[in-house]
Amino acid sequence: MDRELDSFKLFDPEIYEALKGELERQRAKINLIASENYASPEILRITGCLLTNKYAEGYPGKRYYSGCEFVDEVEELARIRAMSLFGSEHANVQPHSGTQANMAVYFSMLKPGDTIMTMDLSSGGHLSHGAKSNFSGMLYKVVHYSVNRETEKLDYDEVRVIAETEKPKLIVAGGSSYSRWIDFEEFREIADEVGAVLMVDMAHFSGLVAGKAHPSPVPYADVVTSTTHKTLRGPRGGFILSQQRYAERIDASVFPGTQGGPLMNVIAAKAVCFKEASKPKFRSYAEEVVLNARVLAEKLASNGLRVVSGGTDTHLFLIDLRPMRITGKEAQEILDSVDINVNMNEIPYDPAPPNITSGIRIGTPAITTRGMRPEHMDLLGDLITSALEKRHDSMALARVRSEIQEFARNFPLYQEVF
Ligand code: DSN
Repeated sequence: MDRELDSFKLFDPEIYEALKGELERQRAKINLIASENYASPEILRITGCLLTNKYAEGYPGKRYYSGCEFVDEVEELARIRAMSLFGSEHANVQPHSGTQANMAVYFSMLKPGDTIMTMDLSSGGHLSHGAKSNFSGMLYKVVHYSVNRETEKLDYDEVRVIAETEKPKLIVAGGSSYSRWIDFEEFREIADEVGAVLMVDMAHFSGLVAGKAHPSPVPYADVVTSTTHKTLRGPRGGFILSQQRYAERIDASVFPGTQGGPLMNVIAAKAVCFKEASKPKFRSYAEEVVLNARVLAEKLASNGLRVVSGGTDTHLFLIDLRPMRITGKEAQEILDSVDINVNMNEIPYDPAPPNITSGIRIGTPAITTRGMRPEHMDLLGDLITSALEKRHDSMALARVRSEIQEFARNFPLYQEVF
């Protein structure tokens, strides 16, 4: 065990035990949760650095505290790197999360009661895109577009009709479980036709955009929000890119509008993340994430599982479990029992409640970071299929689990750190 963790053993044994357990869990399990990844050792280190000590409300050069000269440099570096990586005119790197980024954008563009138009949750949207239980659903009038029932892909004619009828003030494209490329140019046209602001939430696929394995929304959207910890593989956090004409109101909406002091240690880690994502190596990573997802989806489909929309263009896809007569919740638990982590997920037009669901979401960002390649997807696909098909056979599940454990050992994690 690493020296850093060992020192925890002495001064906080309870936290030490939990950290040790989590390290072992991350090493032992195959992580197919589409929104998770393994940050680099450098990012882990910077996230825990001394910048956590500094209060810096405001923005570089305009802070409400003295002593901000070095954190100013850090935030400027993060902003400039984000703008250069994504080719945007303005960046705000202070949002603590993707939802905070979305909240700040809504507050900068809308008044309570205004209409927003977003993809519904079961089609692949996100809670912060107007779910009733979320602030966004409480404050705004929300209209949804959905995927087409047959193709399970977006139907832009339908999106256009809803926009023309409802005249939303802001349209959101993007989400957390839609596996296909989104036509940002088409969304731009629709937004222009009805005079709406276009916001793209690229929280899930921003790493693919950075690695040029996915079209960029930046040339088309008024504003783009994202997280830094999913495909982008940085620290847990959010950021906002926008056209310059929105810069002032977005900045004011983040601070003082919706947040207090920025997490300067995390902003430093975001700067490192943007630097890492600008390297040629990251481009190969992004390409491989998409390839792994495609090959794994094809493998599962060839084993008889139903892949929603017939495939994927991104880092994730959904499996409709209804033909197997199993719920998403059960599948999540069965796979966890054989050391594979996925999350239960609604499928389009899901008849099951969100805490049960008829599907699972499978993503490849984490396993690709761990070194798994398309040639490993065959075995992984077979083990997933076996676990689900032989779920009532405890001997078979034990065999799958031991194969997964052996497989995982071939892909060491944080060997050099811990
Ligand atoms: N929880 C994230 C995801 O899993 O997609 C979205 O916020």
